[in-house]
Amino acid sequence: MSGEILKKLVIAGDSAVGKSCLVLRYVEDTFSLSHVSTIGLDFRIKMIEKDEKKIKLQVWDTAGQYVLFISNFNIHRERFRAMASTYFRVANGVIVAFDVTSEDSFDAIHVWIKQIREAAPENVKIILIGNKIDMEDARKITTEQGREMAEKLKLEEYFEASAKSGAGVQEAFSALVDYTLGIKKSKWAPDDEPSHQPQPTPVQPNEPTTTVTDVEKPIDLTQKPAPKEKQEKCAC
Ligand SMILES: Nc1nc2c(ncn2[C@@H]2O[C@H](COP(=O)(O)OP(=O)(O)O)[C@@H](O)[C@H]2O)c(=O)[nH]1
Ligand SMILES: [Mg+2]
Repeated sequence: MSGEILKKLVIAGDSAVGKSCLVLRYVEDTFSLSHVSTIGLDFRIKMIEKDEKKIKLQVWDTAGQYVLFISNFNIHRERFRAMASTYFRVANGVIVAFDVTSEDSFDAIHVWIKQIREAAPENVKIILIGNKIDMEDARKITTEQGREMAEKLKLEEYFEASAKSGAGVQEAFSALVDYTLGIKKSKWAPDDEPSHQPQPTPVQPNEPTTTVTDVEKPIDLTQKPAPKEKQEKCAC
């Protein structure tokens, strides 16, 4: 056993919002001025350490809608969409990115979230990134609008970043990893979701299941079970 924890992250969002550049900035700390064309899906590996644990990140880059629309062949679009869904299905964390200078890319967030929610596991952690904040003069979407959108769609958090300058990129990815590990607590997750805290060692099938504590602890028959709502949902 390698002792590594594997986390699969996927980045989604319209074409040209800077998804590939965000991934490149995070994984290799570089930036390219040209459009990094993404055919279907492509992933990069980044090793990080958190709380002395080795974490292997697989960061999947997806092709955006625009590229797919101009292909003019619905069949291609559907194939790419289906491919993206395949990766949402096994994702621990998803970044939905938009370009703060493009209203269209902001409006498309709903569509991406719908697709992710349909395909991804229920406990997937999703963050929203408003990219290209270096283009402040051309900004169309305010920080407040980004925050409100993240709140409305029940995403973990809203971040602003620039793949070009590097501002905010580490913070956003690192926070997403923390959410997937349970280091950062999701306000939407149920209380009983497993966290990164060490879990008790599972009992082996042939081990005796009665422990001293079980024998010694008197059963209180007068005690009512906690209300169901409290057991399943976090009120925070
Ligand atoms: N000014 C600026 N341009 C960016 C930024 N991120 C990406 N770009 C540019 O936006 C274009 C599209 O980026 P790309 O990563 O290929 O977008 P993708 O289609 O979402 O993967 C490229 O020309 C990039 O150089 C950024 O933070 N600031
Ligand atoms: Mg790309």
